[in-house]
Amino acid sequence: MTKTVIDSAVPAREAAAAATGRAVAPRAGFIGAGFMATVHSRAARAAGAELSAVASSSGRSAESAAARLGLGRAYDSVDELLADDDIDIIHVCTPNTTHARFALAALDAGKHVVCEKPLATTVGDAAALARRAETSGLSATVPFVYRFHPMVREARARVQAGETGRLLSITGGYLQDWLAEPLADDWRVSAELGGPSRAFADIGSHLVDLLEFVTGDRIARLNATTRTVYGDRGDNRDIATEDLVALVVEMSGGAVGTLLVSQVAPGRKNSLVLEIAGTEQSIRFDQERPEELWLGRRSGSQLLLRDPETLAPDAARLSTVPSGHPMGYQDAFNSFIADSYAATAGAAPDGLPTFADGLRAVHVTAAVLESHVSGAWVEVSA
Ligand code: SOE
Repeated sequence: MTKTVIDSAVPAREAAAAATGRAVAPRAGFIGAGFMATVHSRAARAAGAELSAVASSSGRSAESAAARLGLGRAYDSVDELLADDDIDIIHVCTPNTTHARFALAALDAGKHVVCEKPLATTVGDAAALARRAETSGLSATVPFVYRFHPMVREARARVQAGETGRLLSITGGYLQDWLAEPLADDWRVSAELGGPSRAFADIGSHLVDLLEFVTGDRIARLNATTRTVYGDRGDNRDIATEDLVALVVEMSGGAVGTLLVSQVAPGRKNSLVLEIAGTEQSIRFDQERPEELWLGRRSGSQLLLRDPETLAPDAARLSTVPSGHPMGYQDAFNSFIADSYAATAGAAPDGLPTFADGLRAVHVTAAVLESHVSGAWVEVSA
């Protein structure tokens, strides 16, 4: 039995890399101190990164996050963080309207980037970021993390293998209730911090990314209607961002679908569901039951349970624990960050969501808002 000798003189990152055969994990810096910064930091630690530093809305907030999350040095400003030569990758975990500015500055500072979605709140900013990332040669990813549930990869592999036949129809939804109370408030509610779209930019983007990722098809045009249920919430008055949106989509391949996105659906906590129907078979994935995949047929429908020994290779790759040991949201996030870090070392993991995918989501979001205003079908830019 090989005994791994931990040589205290060798930094933990190099030792972890030697033990796992992975590339040395990068030294990570974080901008932001909220829920997503916490999720990112857990995933970074699981990937063997050195959590080197943090900047936030203030020096005090950075110090608190550094102490609470073990993020190393606390900086008074983002500029000081980006000037730190001992940081390889930046995690942008701040309100939406700051993403573009911070992600661009990080790329310009020669840092790899993981930027929370939405990548930007305008198509122009998102396109500029995608171009900058492309020319930089750096890894620049966006956490469309639901792609990293193994059973999502299994669904995608079965579609790619032709099991579903020609795609005919899609039903999907992403329902939450954390804003269902009239007085529930959040920075996302304000267009000034969250951008012009709220529910769709925040979670509808996940649904559409999952739809296009699993089917390999693209939304060609859509017709959307949004609702702002509460015009005033706490300190936010005259709210223009949407609580919910219903849309009909037509895919490039001819399939049609209906999608509902809401953050005011009582009892629904993080209910992301996608069901596709083809000429041969239907497939349904429910994010709150990520160990399962429903395969629907005229006869012999199945509920497939995650078992790495029977999954497609890409699904088995992401199965970090055996069957019967349920994987969940943080596991998917951990796999996303591990693949993002591998990309900083030159790897090209299958299905890694990059700034190009972030731009795609911003294009779809813009089409949703345009269609709501015009009431007409809107073509979605490629
Ligand atoms: C809030 O709606 C939120 O945290 C989103 O911002 C995440 O992207 C989603 O995965 C869970 O819900």
